[in-house]
Parts: sequence; C-alpha cells; structure tokens
Amino acid sequence: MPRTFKIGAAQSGPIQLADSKKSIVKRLVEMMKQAASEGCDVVVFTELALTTFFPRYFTEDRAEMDKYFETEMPGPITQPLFDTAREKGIGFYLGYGEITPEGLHYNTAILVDKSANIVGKYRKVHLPGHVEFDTKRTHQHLEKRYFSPGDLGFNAWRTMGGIMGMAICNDRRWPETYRVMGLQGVEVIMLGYNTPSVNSQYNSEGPEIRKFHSRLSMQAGAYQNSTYVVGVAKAGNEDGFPLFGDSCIVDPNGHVIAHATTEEDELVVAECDLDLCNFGKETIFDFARHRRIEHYGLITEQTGVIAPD
Ligand code: CDT
Repeated sequence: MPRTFKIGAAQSGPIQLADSKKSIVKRLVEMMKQAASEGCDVVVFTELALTTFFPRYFTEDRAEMDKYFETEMPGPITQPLFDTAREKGIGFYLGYGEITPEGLHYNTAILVDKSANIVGKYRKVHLPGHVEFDTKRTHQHLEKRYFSPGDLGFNAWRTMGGIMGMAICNDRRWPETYRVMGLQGVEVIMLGYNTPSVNSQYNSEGPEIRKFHSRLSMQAGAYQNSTYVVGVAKAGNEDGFPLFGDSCIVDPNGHVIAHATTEEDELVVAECDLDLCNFGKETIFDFARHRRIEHYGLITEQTGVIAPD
C-alpha cells in the first residue's frame, strides 16, 4: 500500500507594492481551494507570500518596513487561510515576515496541519545579500538589513502522515540544509523562494542558468537525502523587478515530477508516495551505516575557506 501524499505547489505571480495584503490572501485562498478540490493534502506557498519582495528596497528608517511584517499568526488578515484550511481539511506552508514580541525580525515559514493548527515554525538561516545600499548592484538585496538570522535550526515534524521539513529560498543552495533534516528522516522538504531573474552583480547571468542552479540544488538535496523537495516561487515582474518561476516538485530519486510553466499564480500538483523515500534511506544513503563523521568536523568548526599554504 503506497503512503500517498498529494502536494500542491502554489506559485504566486507578481505582487506589486500597491497590492493590499487582503487581496493577496484572497489569491492564496483561491489556490488553496483549488488544491483541496484536486485532493491535495498540503499546499505550499512561497517565501514572503503576503507581500512584494520588499528587501529589494532600501530605507534608512527600517521601521518603515514593519508594515510588511506580521505581529501575530493568524492575524485578522491571514485568518481566511486558516479558516479555509480547516473547512477543506488541507495543510499549508506559508512564508511571511515575522516580528516577535521582543521586536526581532525574521524571514519565517509555518507549517499548518489539516485542522489549521500551527505544527511547525522555521526562521530562515541563510540570509543572502547585504546590509547597506550597494551602488555597484543593479538592484538591492537587503535581507541582511531587514532580518535576523533564524534561531530555530532545521527541524522535522511528524505530521499529516509523514515527516515534514521546511527551508526558505537561499537555504536551498546549501547542502547542510538538507542533511540536517535528512538526519531526522525527513520525507518532504517544503521551501518557498523569491529569486531575481538576473544576478545583480553579474548581469550576463540570466534566468536560464539561474533556473538551472535552483533545480540542481533541489534535485541534489532530494537525491542525497532520499526525500521529496517542493520548491515554490514568487514569479514575474514586481514593479519592474523580474523574478523567475520554475516552481517544482522533486522526488527522492532527484527527478522533477511536476513544474510550473508560467510566471503567474499557478498550482502544480503531484501525487507522492512517501514510501519511495525508504529505498535510498535504507541503502546508499543509510546514514547510520555509511557516514564518517570523524572527517566532517570542519563543516561545523569553520565558516569560511582557509586554503593550504
Ligand atoms: N530570497 C532569496 O533568498 N533569494 C536568493 C537570491 C540571492 S541574490 C543576492 C536566492 O538564493 O535565490
């Protein structure tokens, strides 16, 4: 008997600065309803799903950015997502900007089960970009200005019939992200992203190679940890700043089994058998038998490169 788990990857089309959060939640609810009508167990939304990708804008007074963050979850504006999830019996992953009661800012994702309970929270660990305005870049990427690095680590949760993990955007490029969850037996890693179509520091690096790197990272992470990976984009032209789409669902063999074809709101669905994760976990990637941790110390002892003399 396969352990069937149907996943909906709900790519968002562009969100403009002028768009209200209420109108965005309406779009997300529509996709959640569609996913439920197609029999999905879970629907995965993107990183910072409630706003435009605001870290591209510089402001001296960072408090001006607080309007892009949530102080409570659910709050009055996001409540319809929770109501719909409960009514339709579908779980969801949602990325958003979080302000804590202590006033800390995080790039956060939550995992919500089919009864609309928040069962997991993740705060983005690998924050890309820079702190100050950078005149050399064609566009800014100020995540290091507006967010603190996540303090919750990479966890996995047993819920909805499987072992679920979360990551956010740039995390998908780091093998450590997948391995820490792999060591907890993860079977589905959900991650949302906002990736500019052009490299701000190297303009000839356009969407094709950037999509290739995105897939390469997720396919490798899936295969090397024998897990499904669901990568969900915010896509399209946000006030003149293009983001690539290419949302996809990758199986534990590293194959892309479903992918988006537009840069609009688009639901991509795949019926997954979580038992497909078992073979890799019990053979070539049976960590308990094959890992040699006595040789991996540098990974946690050292951050940057120290080349030999
Ligand atoms: N949102 C996010 O993490 N985007 C990055 C782009 C980094 S460019 C400075 C990504 O890895 O896709």
